Amino acid sequence: MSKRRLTRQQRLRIRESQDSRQAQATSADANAANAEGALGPETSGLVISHFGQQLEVESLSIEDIGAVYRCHQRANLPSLVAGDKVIWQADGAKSGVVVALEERRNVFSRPSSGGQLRPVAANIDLALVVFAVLPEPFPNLIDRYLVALECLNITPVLVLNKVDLLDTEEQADSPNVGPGLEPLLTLYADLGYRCHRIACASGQGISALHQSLQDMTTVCVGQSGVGKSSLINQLANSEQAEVGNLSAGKNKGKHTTTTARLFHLDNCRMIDSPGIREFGLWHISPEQLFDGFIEFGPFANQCRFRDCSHQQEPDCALRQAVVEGKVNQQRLDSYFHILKSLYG
Ligand SMILES: Nc1nc2c(ncn2[C@@H]2O[C@H](COP(=O)(O)OP(=O)(O)O)[C@@H](O)[C@H]2O)c(=O)[nH]1
Ligand SMILES: [Mg+2]
Ligand SMILES: [Zn+2]
Repeated sequence: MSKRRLTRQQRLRIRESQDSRQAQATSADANAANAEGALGPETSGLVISHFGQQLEVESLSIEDIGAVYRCHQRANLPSLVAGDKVIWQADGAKSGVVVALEERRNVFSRPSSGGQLRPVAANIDLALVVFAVLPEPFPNLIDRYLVALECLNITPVLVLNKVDLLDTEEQADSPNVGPGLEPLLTLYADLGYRCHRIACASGQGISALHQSLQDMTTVCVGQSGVGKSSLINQLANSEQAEVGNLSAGKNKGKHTTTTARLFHLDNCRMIDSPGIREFGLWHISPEQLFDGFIEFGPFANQCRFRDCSHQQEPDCALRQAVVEGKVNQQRLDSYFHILKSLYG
């Protein structure tokens, strides 16, 4: 069965009907509709989270904007995620059914443990790739995220959290903490990626980061424990209770470890995503992987051999670029490492 997309006509109709009809989607009428086994009028909504068979959908109608409804979805629809715009109908005061998915601008997916590609968040403007002084970043994880995001045309922003730990005595005790992170950040900054150093613990760097998120829907990605939920708490001046709950549950991981969730923050929207140890890229072609290393581009077709693997061949432009300091050896190694993990 093909998924239902909204026709232009339908969208127009929905827009026109919003003022006059959406008042009818309020609880009293919805209750009446439910009593008759009928559904309320079609209303636009925003998916906040998806867990199990349940969706949390926020109403976008003028009458009850922001009200959250527990919904299930029609079986012909694809798996819906935080950030999806949908059309839904109330079937009770607090519940409803999602009947259509509005076209997605993009969808950020991750490979599940079962080897399937699972959507995480949709209609994203920006992605914060969060890593921390502790736990130490897994090798190549940042590059994996960058490749995936470049491939989707979503702007990545790098965020190094827990910089407070760089100045503490703990660092003296464990010399492996920290060193290497500053050069790493410089490396990415030199490639043109925006980078932030923050500490959720002290609030350092938070307001500068917050300002750069204005009017955007941002997804927060990164391995577990780096402080994604803490960051959202820091940013969530207006919705502390809700985020506080999330925070309290985060270690046991009710929401956060299983599903992404959208939060309205001051002037922006942020989607918290579950942490993952590894971030597989098996859905990406070798060409996409190459393109995901944005600084390799100028050297793509400059090697002597058209099918140069950039390993042994003479006159390899990419290896020459490393020699000349135009490409960082660490990034080239990372590229080969990921390539090998994908294609052997
Ligand atoms: N020292 C320090 N600890 C932090 C900072 N930010 C978060 N943490 C701690 O790191 C742990 C993991 O944070 P959490 O937000 O749950 O990470 P998530 O798994 O990425 O959502 C918690 O114990 C936080 O209190 C920070 O800036 N400095
Ligand atoms: Mg979390
Ligand atoms: Zn080459």
